[in-house]
Amino acid sequence: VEAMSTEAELQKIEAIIFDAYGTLFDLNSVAEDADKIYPGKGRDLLHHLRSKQLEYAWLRTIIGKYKDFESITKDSIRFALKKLDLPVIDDAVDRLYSRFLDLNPHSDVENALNDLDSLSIRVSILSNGTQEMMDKVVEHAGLSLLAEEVVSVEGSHRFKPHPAAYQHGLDRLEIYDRKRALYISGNTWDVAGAKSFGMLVGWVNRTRQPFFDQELLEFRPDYEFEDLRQIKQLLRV
Ligand code: LAC
Repeated sequence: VEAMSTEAELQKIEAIIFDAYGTLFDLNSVAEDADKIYPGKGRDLLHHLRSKQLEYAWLRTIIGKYKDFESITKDSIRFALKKLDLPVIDDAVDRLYSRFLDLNPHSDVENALNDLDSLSIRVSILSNGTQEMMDKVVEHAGLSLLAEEVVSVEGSHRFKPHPAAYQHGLDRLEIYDRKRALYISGNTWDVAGAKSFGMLVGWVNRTRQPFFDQELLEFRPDYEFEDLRQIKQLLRV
């Protein structure tokens, strides 16, 4: 991805805002745990629950019937179990849900956040997860001191990528100029949403997908990283 922004724009950045699931936190431990309860089914379970979790969040945002991300996550776990003809046992649903509270960060995260700590730029998180989910997963991962502000979209009653969800994040962070925020996500739908909203956007593409969705090129990110540690190099202009 070509750098479309200027050095001057980068120097005005007040805060870096990270997405949570799939960007800072690795969802694979959900699949591993699911595999222990339902041998051989972990990957499929994660695949179905993740796509349903997003679909439910977006559907409820569009029709205006908000339900928090904890409930949506549990709903999507139940859906995934039924889809795979597995028994829906409450204990298993709770156990799989609880994995979302103790996910491991991706291996580059701690170093990357430590690096950013030495720059005078605020480091924050904006997630579709509830505040309680975020506080728990951030604390468990030992990132509380590195991420100064952890914001849930729940106060807006809309989920990303609705513009109101990103606006809620900026309001909570008291950032009044969208271009002064650098938003980082590993999820292409979130990259597109944040870019359309008007922030500077970086896409972390750890799995080295060959290209950003061609159909969404008008929302392509300003920067692409293979690893979050590259953010510091970008900012040291
Ligand atoms: C988040 C997920 C949905 O907002 O990526 O953390």
